[in-house]
Amino acid sequence: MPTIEEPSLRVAHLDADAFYVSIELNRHPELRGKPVVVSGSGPRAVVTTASYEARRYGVGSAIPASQARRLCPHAVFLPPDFATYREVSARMMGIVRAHVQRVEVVGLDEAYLDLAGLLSPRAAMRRLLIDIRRATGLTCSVGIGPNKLVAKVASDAEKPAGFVVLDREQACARFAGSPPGLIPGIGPKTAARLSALGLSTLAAVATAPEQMLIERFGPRQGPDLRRRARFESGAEVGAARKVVSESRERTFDRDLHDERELRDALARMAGELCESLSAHQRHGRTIGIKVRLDDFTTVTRARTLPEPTADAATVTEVALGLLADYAPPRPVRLLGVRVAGLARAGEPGQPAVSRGASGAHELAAPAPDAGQLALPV
Ligand code: TTP
Ligand code: MG
Repeated sequence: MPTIEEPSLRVAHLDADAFYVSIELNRHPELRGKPVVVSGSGPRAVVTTASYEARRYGVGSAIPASQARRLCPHAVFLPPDFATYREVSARMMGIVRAHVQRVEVVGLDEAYLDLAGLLSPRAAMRRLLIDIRRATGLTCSVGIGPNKLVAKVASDAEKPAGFVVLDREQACARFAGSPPGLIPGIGPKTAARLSALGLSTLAAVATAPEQMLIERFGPRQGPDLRRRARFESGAEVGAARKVVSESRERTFDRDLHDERELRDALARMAGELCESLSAHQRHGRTIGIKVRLDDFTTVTRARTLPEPTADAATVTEVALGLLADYAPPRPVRLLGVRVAGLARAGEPGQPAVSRGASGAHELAAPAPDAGQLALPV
């Protein structure tokens, strides 16, 4: 039977299963089948990820490690090793790119793939999964659909090792009774407002009168909610996103007020960051700091240099200068440093990302605490 191209299967979303834990299990095979949690050990550490065995006890990403220990005392707790996770991620994405031309990497373990033009998208994805498994030991879940929205929700629907293929109508039918928060872009606040209007399923939002949604959510968000609930999405799979910044951050076990302690911590992180940048032959023009105070006020400041750098002394000096200019008015809970506008050494620096372009800037909204473990960027 000749294979015909299926226009309804244009996009895949790929997401590794229990990414950090799976990498740890590759080097500790004796832990397979056990509840395993990757988290720091300080009093403010949070869980980065948990094996599916641990998830049965209610242990999941972002809960405090102390709570995870109460929920599942017999779980094995491992410290994170971000350098290895980044390295495995790079290998995984390299394999993806070898199979599919247009890839949009959206996280360490997650990417959208443009399948347009492939004669047999399903078979192509199966082959890709085999290659990823062979090279990295990772299993992934895949969603395939006509657009990014369907693909993303489908990849999450049958984790781990899911392989879910849906056209738009099938997605609408399958998730009709699911809460609107299932859809990326419908956050908890919007979901709560929808629910207060009696719209607590995707089917209800999809069939709600557009005028009503416009009145409640405005002329842009109202129709957008309805479109999303119908799994309509026009967003194209973007070209591969470049790594534009790298950062290090740390939540302290106790809040720090002493200027010297803060300077030491920042200098140490700047040193580590520059070591990593140099190892990857990257340099950047915009240097930023992030400070979270004990009341969770979060402030970022950045400065853009004329030339890109990965020099520890330069980055440290700029970061310390930004910290001195800000002069945290309260004890500090978290401190971070970032180099952005990255390019390969030898290439001109990218134009500074918008944040740093005009020099210092501030972001004062309280942000959720990332705990001791920053998501590596
Ligand atoms: P996810 O893909 O969200 O989670 P996962 O791969 O662990 O599990 P699954 O996809 O099977 O549901 O995130 C990828 C990695 O990012 C995860 O292994 C650890 C890290 N991470 C955090 O550090 N903190 C978080 O809050 C989340 C959600 C993820
Ligand atoms: Mg994942």
